[in-house]
Amino acid sequence: MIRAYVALGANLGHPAATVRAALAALSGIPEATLVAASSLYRTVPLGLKHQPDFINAVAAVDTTLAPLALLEALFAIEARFGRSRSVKNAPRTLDLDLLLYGESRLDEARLTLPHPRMHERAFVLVPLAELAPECRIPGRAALSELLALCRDQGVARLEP
Ligand code: PH2
Ligand code: MG
Ligand code: MG
Repeated sequence: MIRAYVALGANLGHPAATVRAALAALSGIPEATLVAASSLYRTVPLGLKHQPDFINAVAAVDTTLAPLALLEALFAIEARFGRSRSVKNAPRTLDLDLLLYGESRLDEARLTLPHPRMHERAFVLVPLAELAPECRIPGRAALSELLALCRDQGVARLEP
């Protein structure tokens, strides 16, 4: 059994409801157990600026699936929520990114682990730190140090 972390993001439709429903969908993957989920956060878009704010969260999942099989399961959930893949970083109904798969490091065409940009994104690091403050990102500095470098990115916890 491997502990994996998944980032959830949405900024079209009803993003908070979508992220909550996506958490339920994660717990529906037969070979995975949803162990914990962070709060939801409203976040300013990184990258393409002129798009709606995002709702982001992070989930911890225990799974017996191999990394690429887990990725496929995440893509299947995105598709169920109506995700269409147009331009990179376009607004999306639901984005599920595999952040960490145990301590694995992987560099394949379809999947890089740890997620190659997670260490510089407050919308990932803030919910991850809420969920797993001691979590290590292989090849990167401690979570607290990474967080200190991206405090100004506009991440606010949603009222429950
Ligand atoms: N996802 C991106 C690009 N920019 N910005 C925020 N705030 N939240 C996201 O989930 C996000 C983003 C690409 O997946
Ligand atoms: Mg993404
Ligand atoms: Mg993605």
